[in-house]
Amino acid sequence: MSYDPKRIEPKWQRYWDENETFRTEDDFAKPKFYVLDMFPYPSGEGLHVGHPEGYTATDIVARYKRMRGFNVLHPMGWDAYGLPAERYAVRTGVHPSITTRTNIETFKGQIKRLGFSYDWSRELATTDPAFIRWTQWIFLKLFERGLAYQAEVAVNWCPAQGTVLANEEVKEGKYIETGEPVERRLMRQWMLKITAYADRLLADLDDLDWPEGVKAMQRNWIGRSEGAEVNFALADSGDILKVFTTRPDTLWGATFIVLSPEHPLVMRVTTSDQHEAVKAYTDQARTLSEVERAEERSSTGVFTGTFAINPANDVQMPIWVADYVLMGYGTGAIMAVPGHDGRDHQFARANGLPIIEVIKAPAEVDIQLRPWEGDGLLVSSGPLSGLKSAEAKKAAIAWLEERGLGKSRVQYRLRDWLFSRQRYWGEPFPILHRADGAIVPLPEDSLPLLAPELDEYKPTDKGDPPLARAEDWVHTTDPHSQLPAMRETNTMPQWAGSCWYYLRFADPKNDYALIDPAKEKYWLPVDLYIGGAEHAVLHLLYARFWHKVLFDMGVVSTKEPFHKLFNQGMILAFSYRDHAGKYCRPDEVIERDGQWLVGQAQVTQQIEKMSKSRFNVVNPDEVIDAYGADSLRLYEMFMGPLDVAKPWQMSGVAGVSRFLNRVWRIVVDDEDALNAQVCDTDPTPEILRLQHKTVRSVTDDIEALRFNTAIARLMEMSNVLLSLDRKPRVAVETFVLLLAPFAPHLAEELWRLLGHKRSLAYAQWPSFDPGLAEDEVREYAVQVNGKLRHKVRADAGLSATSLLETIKTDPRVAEMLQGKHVVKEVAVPGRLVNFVVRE
Ligand code: ANZ
Repeated sequence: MSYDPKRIEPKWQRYWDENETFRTEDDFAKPKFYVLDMFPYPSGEGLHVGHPEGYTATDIVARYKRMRGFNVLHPMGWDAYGLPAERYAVRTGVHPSITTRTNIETFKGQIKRLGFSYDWSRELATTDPAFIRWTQWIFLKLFERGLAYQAEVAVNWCPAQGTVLANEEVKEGKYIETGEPVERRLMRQWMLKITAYADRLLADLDDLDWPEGVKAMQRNWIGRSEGAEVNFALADSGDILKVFTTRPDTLWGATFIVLSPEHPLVMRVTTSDQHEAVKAYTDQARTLSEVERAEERSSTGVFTGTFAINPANDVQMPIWVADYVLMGYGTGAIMAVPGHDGRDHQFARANGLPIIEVIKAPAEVDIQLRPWEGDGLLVSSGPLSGLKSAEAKKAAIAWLEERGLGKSRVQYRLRDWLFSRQRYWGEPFPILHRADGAIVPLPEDSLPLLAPELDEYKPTDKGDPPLARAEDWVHTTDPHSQLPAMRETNTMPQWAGSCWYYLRFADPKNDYALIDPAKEKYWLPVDLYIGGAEHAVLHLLYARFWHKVLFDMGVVSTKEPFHKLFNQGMILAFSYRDHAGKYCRPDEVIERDGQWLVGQAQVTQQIEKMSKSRFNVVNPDEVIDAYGADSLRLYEMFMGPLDVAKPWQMSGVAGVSRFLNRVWRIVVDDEDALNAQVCDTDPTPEILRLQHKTVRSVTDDIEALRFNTAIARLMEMSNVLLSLDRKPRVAVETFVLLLAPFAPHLAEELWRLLGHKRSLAYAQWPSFDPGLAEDEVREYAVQVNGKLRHKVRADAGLSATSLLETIKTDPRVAEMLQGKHVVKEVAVPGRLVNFVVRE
């Protein structure tokens, strides 16, 4: 029979399950390897082909490391809170836990069909009461340490949805999904003081083996700026106004002050003449989100009617209010230096404010027309004149400090983390608001605090969160003081569980502690973490923050949770649009002479994200039905480098499936028995060399996550093995072992046919002899018009074409041929290259 994944894949999946092949023991004597996927949100849509990409990559590494003798922790779980189940509950009354359970079942079934080597005994969901308990416990610890606090913050409030929205969900004052109006509202919210960890979150990035791009995004998000805080006296009262600047060297060029519309001093400094205008302006500014204000290109603002004094030169600086200054950064007030800052320049021009030059601009720059934002020599700056910008910054800070007018300051862009949501389907806060006004934590031994069942999952008509509907639950008694108390009705955001789930996998059933210290020491940190680049900032930053808090508490022993991070690239797909821009179904499109047609009409092809509305979604179940899980796995790894985006092509799956068919025929005959060509013959020197080279490359490639090139090597070796009449058993077995991490079902089946009684999951990974794996090098003669001119060392096995390519990259050869007209090139593999040239 031929290769039949439908027969062998379910069989091996059952075998692995029944034998608990991948159950991980806490065997502290063995070297460990913890390889983790970013656990999925089990949506109602089921798995898409993007999921198996990362999961296959981690599975290859997990299987490979087991074969290398590591004790491998490779778990899977569910990031199971999330808005869709709650929306569904609002519509239908079905409890989100029921929807979530169904979705988890679907996901798990789909994932199991892919033959991943997860230790399912460690499965967890963030919605499990036993998990919630410890999420809430961490919150209590944050609260105890003063890292969780309540504050009135300006939030994006959508009255129609009855909830707060994230900045990313709002555009032009509307909820992007529905177009419903959004207003800025001050609301009491729970905040986590991530800013207290800004410096460590920044510094500790240096030691991580993470993509540079992700590190850069985190650095940017944390946004460290070095500068100074400068005190300005108000002309009338002498009261002090503080600003933050990164350019203290430009102090002599500061000509006006700008306050953020929310700045507490705004109304105090505004004169009665200006009161109305300022009030109208600040009210209007409140409707815009900070993102919009930061992007705002116009220069709106109003004068308050009063002045501050520039301590450098005693010049009177008018105080303005403008929305390009944000309350949440620095001090919410700036000294404007229009000569050397673009936004200040634009504002000064729009409002007729003075522009002066204090950094010498190049001759072609007229400072009145455009700002000079670069460095240079200081002019008109009293004691700083003549200094260069960098020295002047230091000198300015010293000058300010001597006079008590300011000090150096480091400012982070990072804000505290808004940690409450007005939702039902999230962890309740283990917090009581006591009748006497005290905010008290629930006792640890009363956790978990579970959300009550509700008849309705909508916010209340008053706009309170859904939990406020459960009056009996909300009204309670503080067990310590016996005073009446109300429960917190906000819930935690979906991020909470994903901040620490990786710890729980190392000790998922512990009822006494979040994690046993010995297990933590052994398993942590995660050695390899693979997931989508969309988590480059928030999830990874939040998880790092919690980890550091747990580190300070002594719960974990490493400063960082994830040693190596890798982002898989997105799997895209072809889509087709007609001339009107309407999407067509790909199965209706035919290709003719390089054009795409639906009927007679020409359509355009593009590569885009998969989406239902583009008809280009590929369902992994269908691919498995048609080709098997091993083909799907292999194809996703063969599409290209793991970290780049690449388009799905069904023909590619067919291609790797043919490869697996050939592999089948190497080992299996027509009667489903071992192919008689496989025999105990000694490999020829060429075969031996090929075997050792393939082991070396596949090993190196797996270590470097270059799975596509590893597969190419396997294909090369399989072609040679297939062509042999006598196939040395040692080479065939080596090949099967190398294939095992990629196509585990097929490899297990072949291993069994080769006479082995046990799973190859823990068989020893093949080793190579470096001498045999070496590329053989030889010296090639380089002739010009038949005369020996030079010699070049290169790989012995080069074909004529690649020999020519290689020789031409040699600098001496390039030099020899420069300016000459090459009429003919002759390459004799293994010997020489001859160039026939005319001057
Ligand atoms: C004077 C100055 C002169 C500035 C100059 C820049 C150039 P980063 O690098 O992002 O930290 N700034 C300070 N607080 C602000 C706020 N709340 N809203 C808007 N802008 C604010 O930027 C720091 C600079 O951004 C500060 O330095 C300040 O303008 C402005 F030639 O002060 B600067």
